[in-house]
Amino acid sequence: MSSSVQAFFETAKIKDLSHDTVEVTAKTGLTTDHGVPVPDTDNWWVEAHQWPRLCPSLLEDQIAREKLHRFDHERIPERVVHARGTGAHGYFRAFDDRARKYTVAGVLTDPSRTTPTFVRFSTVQGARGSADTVRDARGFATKFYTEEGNWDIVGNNIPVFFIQDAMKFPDLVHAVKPEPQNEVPQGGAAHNNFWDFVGTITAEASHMVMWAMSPRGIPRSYRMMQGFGVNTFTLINAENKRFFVKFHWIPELGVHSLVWDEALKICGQDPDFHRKDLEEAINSGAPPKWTLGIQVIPEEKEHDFEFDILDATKLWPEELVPIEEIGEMVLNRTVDEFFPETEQVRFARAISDDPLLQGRNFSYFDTQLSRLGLNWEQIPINRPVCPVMNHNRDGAHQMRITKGKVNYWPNRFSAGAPIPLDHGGYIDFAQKVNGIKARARGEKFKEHFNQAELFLNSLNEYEKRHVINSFTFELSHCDDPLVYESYTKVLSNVNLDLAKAVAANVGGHINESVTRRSHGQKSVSLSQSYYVPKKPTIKSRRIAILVADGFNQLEVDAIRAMLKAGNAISYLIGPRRSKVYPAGQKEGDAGVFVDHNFEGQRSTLFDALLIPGRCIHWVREAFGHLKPIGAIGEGVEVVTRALKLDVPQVAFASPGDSSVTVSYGVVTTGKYSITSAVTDVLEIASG
Ligand code: HDD
Repeated sequence: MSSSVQAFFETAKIKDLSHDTVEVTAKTGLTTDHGVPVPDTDNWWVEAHQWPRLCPSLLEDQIAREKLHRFDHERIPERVVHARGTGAHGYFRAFDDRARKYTVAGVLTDPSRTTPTFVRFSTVQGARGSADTVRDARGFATKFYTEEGNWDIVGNNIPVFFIQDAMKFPDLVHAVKPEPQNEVPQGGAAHNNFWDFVGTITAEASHMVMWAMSPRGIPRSYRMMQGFGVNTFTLINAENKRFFVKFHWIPELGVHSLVWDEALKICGQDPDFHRKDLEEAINSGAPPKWTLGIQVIPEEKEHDFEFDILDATKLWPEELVPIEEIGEMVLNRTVDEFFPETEQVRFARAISDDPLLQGRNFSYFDTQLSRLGLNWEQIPINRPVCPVMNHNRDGAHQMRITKGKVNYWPNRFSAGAPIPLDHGGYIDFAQKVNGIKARARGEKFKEHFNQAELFLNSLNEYEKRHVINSFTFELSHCDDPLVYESYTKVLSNVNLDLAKAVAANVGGHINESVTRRSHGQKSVSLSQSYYVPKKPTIKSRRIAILVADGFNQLEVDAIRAMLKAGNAISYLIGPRRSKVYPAGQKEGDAGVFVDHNFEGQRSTLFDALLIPGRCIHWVREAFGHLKPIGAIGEGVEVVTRALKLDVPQVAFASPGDSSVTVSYGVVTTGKYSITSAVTDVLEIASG
């Protein structure tokens, strides 16, 4: 990157990384890895006396061999899960010191600090090159480079997890990843092994499966999804009092999803859709922003709930434990180079009583050995911005040279440094541990369906329809009757109507004799429609303006200026990616250069359309994907005809979402000025 647009905000981490950043200028000379000038990088040394006949290539060509050797070893193992991802730099600020009642951590309580952050978003199942818009959970991993060392929240966009015990993780991942015999499918979970595993065998997955089958499984953008720490963490205050905590990231732009047909098409049309979306928003001056919220339960109230608060398959309903907003994160800088930053970043876990988290702790350290080797903490993107000093030494790729005569503690200079510190970001908390060593789970961990039902009950109609359709899609891809006939029996425990609807679609069986009684409860904040932007905004939305020869340039320029003022990003799409001639101009005149040809882009890649020209397919497809469509002049007639509306003139049509009654905003171009028509469209777009 290194664009001046992003240089305005330099965190301590960006400054730290600048020591390892090189820039190529027009005068930069080519050298070997040892810095020796290279005169020719195209021709291998050959034995030349029989020239021009083909001659042997000489092994002694150190320069050619170095070039090939470096290339041969460029790849490292991808992450065993979350291999596909993208990252960005930013910063976090606490609003004030309100969290001090729970924690001594300066990063969360000191509003004068700006803590650099790096976030990596990811899908879970797919390989490094898989598509972005598959149905899956999304990773939301945040590294805080604090003054007391690095602290990470490695979360997802879904607040619960498939399993309760870390020991099940390899089974879960084997089941969801491509099947062993043919490595199919890539990027999604629509196959026998996954639905076999999360069915009767692993009923604890029921809750997370409901989330993954809802619109949350196909977010519109990484910028428009919540993040959840998922596990239960602990905070300790100055009085040494301990609190259990859940972390929440709440996006400024609200929570929005794609529709399924759109997500499927984008997988082929632009597999890098989410990656490019993040980059585009940051570079166009619309850096994404999240509020950090915490739910807190004091230690003495740990057992006051029907569910176990340490069970990662359960959330804490906000009606029982409200969210307190404590700070804000902004991502305002893309990476300079993908591999050294996004690929080499490594995230860690914190310590708590949550059993899944304790198992994770082992894995996150261990996996880096095969991915990054030893001393990965010293890789620039991973190293802290505060001093690091201890007696850990040597190992492959040691970068640090530590002066001194001893590498152990205590030592004959033991009054000297580095000495153990008992203050700062991490505190040892003395805890009484008493019990029988056994392979077991807590009693409350045995209930698996109450919160799955809570989630379903809390969805609005279009989300419920989405859930039926996605179960149908996934189970229809399973060809083993053992799987698709039995999964709907598990669903019967969550909701019999849902199970019947899906069973009818996929040829499943239901379990009529379910004994669990429905509790009928809801929690409003579980529906994504609960999260609309605090202030309606079209910031960073992508708007396609379709033009053809003869379009009205005055209108189009006016609209583009308005969109720009609203921080939206508009693109001109035309019959050819070169000059298109507005009304009054002919071939050879100045014309207007458009951004894309109709074939080069699709309506799926935009949030709204504006049509001063004609293009029936764009209109129908965008309408089918629930997008607002604005039309002016002859475009009005096109929209009317394309959508087969029986109204004479339509300036915009917005179904909003499929549950909302389809409403056709009927406005004549005569009555409406361009400005008010566009304002109407934008209001709908931002709603
Ligand atoms: Fe995990 C990566 C999130 C449970 C083992 N996990 C990884 C990443 C995210 C999560 C976002 C990508 C980090 C990055 O961008 O580098 N994982 C979660 C969440 C979980 C969870 C929210 C449930 C609360 N994970 C989990 C368990 C285990 C792991 C129970 C193992 C016992 N996760 C890993 C891993 C990965 C990983 C194998 C792969 C690459 C890495 O760690 O660094 O160690």
